[in-house]
Amino acid sequence: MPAKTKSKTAVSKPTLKNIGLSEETLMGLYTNLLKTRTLDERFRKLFRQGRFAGTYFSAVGQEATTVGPTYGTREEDIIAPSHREIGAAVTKGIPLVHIVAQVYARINSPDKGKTHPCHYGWRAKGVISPSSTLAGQTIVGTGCAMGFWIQKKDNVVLAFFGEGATSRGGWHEALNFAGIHKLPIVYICQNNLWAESVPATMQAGIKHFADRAKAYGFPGVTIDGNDIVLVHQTAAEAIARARAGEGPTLIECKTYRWYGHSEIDPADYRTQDEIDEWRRKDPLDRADRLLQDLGILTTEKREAIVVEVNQEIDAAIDACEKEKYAEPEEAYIDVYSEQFPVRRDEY
Ligand SMILES: Cc1ncc(C[n+]2csc(CCOP(=O)(O)OP(=O)(O)O)c2C)c(N)n1
Repeated sequence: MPAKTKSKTAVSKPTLKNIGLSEETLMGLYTNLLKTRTLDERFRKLFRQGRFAGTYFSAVGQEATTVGPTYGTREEDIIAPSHREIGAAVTKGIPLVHIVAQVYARINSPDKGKTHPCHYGWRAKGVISPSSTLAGQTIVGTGCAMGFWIQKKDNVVLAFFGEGATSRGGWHEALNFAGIHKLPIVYICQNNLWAESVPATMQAGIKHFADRAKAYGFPGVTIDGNDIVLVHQTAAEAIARARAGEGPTLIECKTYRWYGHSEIDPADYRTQDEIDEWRRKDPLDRADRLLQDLGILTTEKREAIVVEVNQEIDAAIDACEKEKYAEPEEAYIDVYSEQFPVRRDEY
């Protein structure tokens, strides 16, 4: 897979033919981007209003890196998310009420309020609950890919993480193992330039984190992570390779988080110029302009989607705010498996 530097959304006079995607797919990608952005911005407001506790990890600015790969995956495919994958949760189809319940830590959340507000997981849709230890879900996701390989299933795993997580030893062990066994997994690195306050330049001596794949014997590709079409198509190509038994791919998406590491971080280690530069590359605006240029998005259509998305979000928030918190004993339930091995249809 050659390195891709061209931006799909920068082509002059775009047509559906030269973009290579159907109107349905483009509208699906756009709707998920818009839904993710709206929900994320709403969570930021709700946190400031004291409507839920802890903190909140916004992914505004980097939604294309999660929506693009997840859109079009099969029900049986597995997502191994980290803490900034609200877009994967929305796009894989976790009902909004479960996503909101996770942030609110209520009894109706998939983990019954046990873990982190942004650790979205839901067994029914194949989204594994993220690990708090960075890169933990990369290792678990690699294990899931091994499971598919043992069972001779042509399902795939998408494992998401930031560039900071690539410094963890377990991350390298997982990729090495996947390379040896040609496991059906796509590793997606969201290089948003910062791991909390540590710049990417202090994280590694290489410029492109995708180069790490060379050491493990599979392709690595660095792309513009704010170009939804390019991200979706690059991931679709890697997913097809994985399904065909050709092994993993590492995709590095260059992107940016607009806000702090979490809502309690003023992020004053970044310059205003850097923030402004990346805001001009807003993935949602770019998708909006592209779809308008293609003649498939009108102001009326956008407004109808915005109304529908907000109604869905309002209903989910109302439902969750009425729910209780778990009783303290809940902390001991569902923590250890009493059975081993656990069959696919049982976990
Ligand atoms: C092993 C480990 N060290 C530190 C942390 C605390 N921590 C949580 S998120 C984070 C930054 C991660 O940066 P990156 O992987 O680039 O993802 P991003 O937050 O930028 O999306 C850190 C240091 C942790 N959860 N696990």
